[in-house]
Amino acid sequence: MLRLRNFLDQHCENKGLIQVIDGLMVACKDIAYKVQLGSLAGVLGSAEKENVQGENQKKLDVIANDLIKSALRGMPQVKGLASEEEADPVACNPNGEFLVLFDPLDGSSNIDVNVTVGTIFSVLQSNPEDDATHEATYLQIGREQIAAGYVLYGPSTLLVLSTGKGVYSFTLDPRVGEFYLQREKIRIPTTTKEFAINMSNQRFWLPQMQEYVGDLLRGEDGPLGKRYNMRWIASMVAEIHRILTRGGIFLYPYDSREPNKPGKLRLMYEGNPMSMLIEQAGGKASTAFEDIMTVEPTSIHQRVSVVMGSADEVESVVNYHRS
Ligand code: P6P
Repeated sequence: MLRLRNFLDQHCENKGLIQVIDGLMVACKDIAYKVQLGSLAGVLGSAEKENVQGENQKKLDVIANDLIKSALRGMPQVKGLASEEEADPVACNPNGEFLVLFDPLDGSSNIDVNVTVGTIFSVLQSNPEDDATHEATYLQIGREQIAAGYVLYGPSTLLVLSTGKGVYSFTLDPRVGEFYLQREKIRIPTTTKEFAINMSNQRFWLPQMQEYVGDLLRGEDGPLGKRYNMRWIASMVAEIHRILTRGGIFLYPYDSREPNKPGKLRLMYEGNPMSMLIEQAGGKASTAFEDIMTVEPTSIHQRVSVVMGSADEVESVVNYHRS
């Protein structure tokens, strides 16, 4: 079995990037250990404070963020970082080349009910003159990413990674603390009969989204001509992993509950990295109006409408929104 570091040495020419991914995995292995221990490590429950998003922070949100922040600040290759749990970007090493943006524990509302969560990360390059304390340094479109991935803390702990040459997955062997190559050049089926959306928001969607989902529910008698199944785990990393494994479509579209926000999910450290993985695996990732990775960012924590997965199904959603 091929160890992660051996794979990276063979697959990735950018030696600095290899160091960043290797170092990030040290922190993620520690997070995996604490997630597995749960109440035994005293890491469950609320941290009794809110993050910059106004969301209640779980203890593990804070622990995971601190572990990753500490690991990145110790790497000479990392110039700066931005996190869902940090109001502002954090400068790391002035001579570093890479910017790392991350959601330290996506789906953390599931932690206390023992459901899969994960770490999502995106890697950008910086220019030597860039100031890593300035938000503008990080505001690059998704197509500029040089790597993206997630670590899934589920029944197994998995790393799913792309450095721009396809998508690869690795399984952590906790007995030895090593990730081993599991799947190479993952491809998403272009069609699907499985959709993931939070149906409780239906009345708040745009009419075009209500029409599309209504047609999904009409099944084989409707215009889409097939019976669909539905999933909703409320953990984006788990939904995207299912789609990378067997196809499907994940939707968290704009809704009118907060009309001034384009969506719930964050562009820079959720939408963009997941879009890179999906597109590298042959899928599509759209806001329903444009490719997510062409959205011009205006702030680190900005939100985005998300429709991603099997290419033909995403194209169908885009067509509903053209009319
Ligand atoms: P809702 C988790 O909080 C998250 O950011 C994503 O991982 C997940 O897909 C979504 O929000 C769940 O949102 O509104 O269903 O709780």
